[in-house]
Amino acid sequence: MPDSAADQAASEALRANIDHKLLCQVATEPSVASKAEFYHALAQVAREQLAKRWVETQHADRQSQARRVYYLSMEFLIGRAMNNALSALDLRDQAALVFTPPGPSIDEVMECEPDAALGNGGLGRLAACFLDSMATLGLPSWGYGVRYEYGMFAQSIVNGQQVEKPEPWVQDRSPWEFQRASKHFTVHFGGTAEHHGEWAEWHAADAVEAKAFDHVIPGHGTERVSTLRLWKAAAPSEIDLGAFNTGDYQRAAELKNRFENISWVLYPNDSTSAGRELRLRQEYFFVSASMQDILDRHFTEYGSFDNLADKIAIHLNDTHPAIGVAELMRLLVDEHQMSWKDAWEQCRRIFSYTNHTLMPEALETWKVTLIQRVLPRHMLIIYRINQEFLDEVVRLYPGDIDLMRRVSLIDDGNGHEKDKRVRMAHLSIVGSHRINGVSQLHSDLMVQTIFADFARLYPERFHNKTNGVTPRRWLAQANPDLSSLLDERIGKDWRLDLDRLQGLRESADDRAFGASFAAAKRSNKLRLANYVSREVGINLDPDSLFDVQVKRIHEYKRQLLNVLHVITRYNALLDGTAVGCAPRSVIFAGKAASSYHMAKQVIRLINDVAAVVNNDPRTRDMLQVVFIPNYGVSVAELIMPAANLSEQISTAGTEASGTGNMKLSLNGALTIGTEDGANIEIRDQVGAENIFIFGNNTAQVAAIRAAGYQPGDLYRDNPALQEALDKIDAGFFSPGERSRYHDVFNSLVHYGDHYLLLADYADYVAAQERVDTLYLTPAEWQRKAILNVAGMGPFSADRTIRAYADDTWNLKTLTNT
Ligand code: 26V
Repeated sequence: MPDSAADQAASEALRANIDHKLLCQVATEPSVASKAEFYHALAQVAREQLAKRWVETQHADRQSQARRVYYLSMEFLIGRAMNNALSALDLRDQAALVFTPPGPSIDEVMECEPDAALGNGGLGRLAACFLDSMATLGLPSWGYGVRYEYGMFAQSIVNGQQVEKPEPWVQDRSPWEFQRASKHFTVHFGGTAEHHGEWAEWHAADAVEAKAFDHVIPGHGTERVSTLRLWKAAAPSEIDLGAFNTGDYQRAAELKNRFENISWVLYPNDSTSAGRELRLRQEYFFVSASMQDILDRHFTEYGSFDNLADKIAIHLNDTHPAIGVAELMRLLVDEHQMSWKDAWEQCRRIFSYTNHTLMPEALETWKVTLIQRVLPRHMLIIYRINQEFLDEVVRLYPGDIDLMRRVSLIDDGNGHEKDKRVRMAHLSIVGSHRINGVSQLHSDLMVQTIFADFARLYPERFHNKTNGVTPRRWLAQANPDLSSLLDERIGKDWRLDLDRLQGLRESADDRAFGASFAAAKRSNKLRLANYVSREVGINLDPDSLFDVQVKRIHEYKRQLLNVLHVITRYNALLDGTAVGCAPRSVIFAGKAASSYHMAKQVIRLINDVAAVVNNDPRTRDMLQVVFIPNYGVSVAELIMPAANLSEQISTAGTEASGTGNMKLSLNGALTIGTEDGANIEIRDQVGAENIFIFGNNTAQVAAIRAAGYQPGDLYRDNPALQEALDKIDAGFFSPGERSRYHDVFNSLVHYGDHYLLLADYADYVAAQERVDTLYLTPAEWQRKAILNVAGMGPFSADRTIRAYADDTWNLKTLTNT
């Protein structure tokens, strides 16, 4: 049979399967089914095949007695599952043939799925990319997290301002999850701990039930899958029934809420450690359930814990699951009668830890008094770990009291009992055999700054693992036009071996290829422009340069520097000094933490500037500004393929890695960026002549600060900068409320400009001018864009995960047969 006939037959079989699911699972028929009903039926088809793969993978792992990795993370930013599942199951093309007019298209069906937004930003999305790579590489692997009822809030923009709405992503149930009715563990809180020598008895005051919900994470080019197990909190059934049976329904409802609130909502803050009790309870809740599950599985397979560290690796995605170190000790010593010494030895071989930020305000610490009240046994364990650790420090550096104070797991609060805090990063380091940062620069700074003392004590533990992204979701699925072009040029293998992209280098000067490359970009820009027109009511010119900054709104990411450039450009267009400008559409998207005033001001300013600039007939053809609401995985899948320019402009030394920078470059955007995070490695790969690097580097930033930075001088000495800042301050963009942005102006000019926007302004504007010049030479621009894609091989999450498997987890890859 010719290929197309075979495809036709396969799609007929898929259609029959979907119709069957429509009938049996959704109770409807094709002629009257809605898009959402088609979506559910199609998901059921995929679900069935994923279930089969899951069972086979578990069987293979048990049979081979494989060593497994458990990836513990408070956040997994999965997004939609359908397109990825269909691709992995090789059903994507067939599904496109099934959904044809007059019915809905496959895209319309897939758009019915809500995003699983169980994360804030980079850290959570990285965890999702890693699961994809672990499955694809055939690693025996599990992710563990929280099944939040409400994930990241939905953002809308009302009168230019961010408004947050709760997002109940599961509603009733998700077709992608498998509830494991038999998998539940009790997690305790509060009460007292009674010492019996080495071990202790914990008389807890409260108990919560953790119920398991599994998501099957398909591998690509393999039948193997990975598992994401998420825990939902529930009242223990005996308590529930107790109140119910006595007819006290209100009390029963209150109790149910009190227990279930633990997994209710994701903390939508990625900037400060709030130190709230519910957050600590969330952390311990999912960690304890995961540890119990891990030990349970191990004991079922081996009947002993003696070989635990030979068979499992546990990874801490930042410090959020760090209490796991104390929990594993508790379970082994108190519940399974292992000696402290043996348990500690295992523990240190089992754990590894990734740090994702150097920002002091995001480093987690918990009040000792809080841990004592919520987890009394764990506090004792932490004290003992600390004691033994400090004994070791004394042996190595006798008499260095200051060092002991600096590295202690406990910040002594200057002697005030109530101010004592547990430093979760220190607990993670002491309990782990490997610690890593997420780009070369970040890993270097980590051992030079926040963890310098530990790097001196344990140099062999510190490593770098530069982040990566999955090329399946971020290129193959998000950018089908560019993908087919790549398939024609370099074959299809880049999906599983991203280094193949190097093969594009020889096509960089090929005019015909350049033209097809540009055509793919243009059709992606049109798709985004249509979306923006529908959602925001702004019509973007698809031939203008799409200048994109999409990420959480944060002062260190410097969206405000981008705004200063926009205003400068607007001013130059008005007074006729803008020569050699290319038409631009400056596109922003991102959420602000609800309590982060300055970040919300930045969103409002962007919208206020957009309102003025977009409505000015004198500049409209040359400059447009748009803020796309509700940035998340699915919106990113639309934006990344459509970008020409990728803004990665954080103050040098502040962005640990960045992963949006990788997605944008992978989709053929050129980067304008500072020497920060993975930008440096991207430059090394794509070539310094194919990227716009500007601004002060980390050494210069340190020198500027040390010399006593005076942003006011820069303001006075640069007329263009002054004009832009004065317009903000004078209310030019907020005529209804002139004082609206005084605080923004002051934070830069009078209150120290902590992130050095003014110090980088002139060089940034100059770099933007070079961007224009290049864009006006399309063939040259295309050539550089192609070379960017060609250089992105190393930024596959497959490369990152292979390195973790080799250096950190000591894991081998498996096949199912
Ligand atoms: C921080 C905090 C602070 C305590 C309260 C809850 C909470 C939740 C999330 C975070 C996240 C901060 C760390 C983070 O997201 N880092 C980002 O990690 C990315 C993946 O490694 C990296 O690419 C980004 O540069 C880095 O900012």
